[in-house]
Amino acid sequence: MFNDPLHLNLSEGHGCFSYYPQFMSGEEAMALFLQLQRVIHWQHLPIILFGKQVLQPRLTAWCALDNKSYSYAGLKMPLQEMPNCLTECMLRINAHCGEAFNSVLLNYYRNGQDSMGWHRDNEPELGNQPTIASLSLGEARIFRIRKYKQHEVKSQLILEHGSLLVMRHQAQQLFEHALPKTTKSSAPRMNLTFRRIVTA
Ligand SMILES: O=C(O)CCC(=O)C(=O)O
Repeated sequence: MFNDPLHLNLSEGHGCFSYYPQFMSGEEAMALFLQLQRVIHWQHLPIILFGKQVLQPRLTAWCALDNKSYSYAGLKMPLQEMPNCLTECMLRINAHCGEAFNSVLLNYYRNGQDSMGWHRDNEPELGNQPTIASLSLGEARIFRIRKYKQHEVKSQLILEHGSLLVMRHQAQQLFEHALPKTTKSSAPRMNLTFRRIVTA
């Protein structure tokens, strides 16, 4: 059903990042984008960065089954009920990835000035070597990958509307990733990262 994924050509960590450009059709992805824009309670929340409280440069939301909670950078994400359209999408991604995701961290980039800094998704709730599946809806944006602690960008790709990027194995140990600001686009983008919370 799917084209072979693009495996990013990283000399170490082969198989850590797989990219499926047309996981969803453009129409389906747009319908989901519009529905989530409406039903999700998008919030502009602060995190702690280098000891200071700063607003994140994007809006976020957290939906999880079984009241699973998630915290990062001093922020405990407020829990929202998972709307049906998101549960259906998660089940489809579970089947595609052979995983049992139970939660979604949603990011809403209002325009090209919204971004995500360099980081790893390595919170204890995710367990060892977590698989994370990231669905992109809306404006295409550049996604960068570099080796952890080594500030040379190793790879970058454009995350297109309806695409799925899957991070597996040692992806969070060996690499960090970011979504930089851009002046090239001003349209909004949504990113849904499906995760499995392993703690109670
Ligand atoms: O918006 C993106 O594609 C990146 C999201 C991300 O890195 C994250 O949620 O950890």
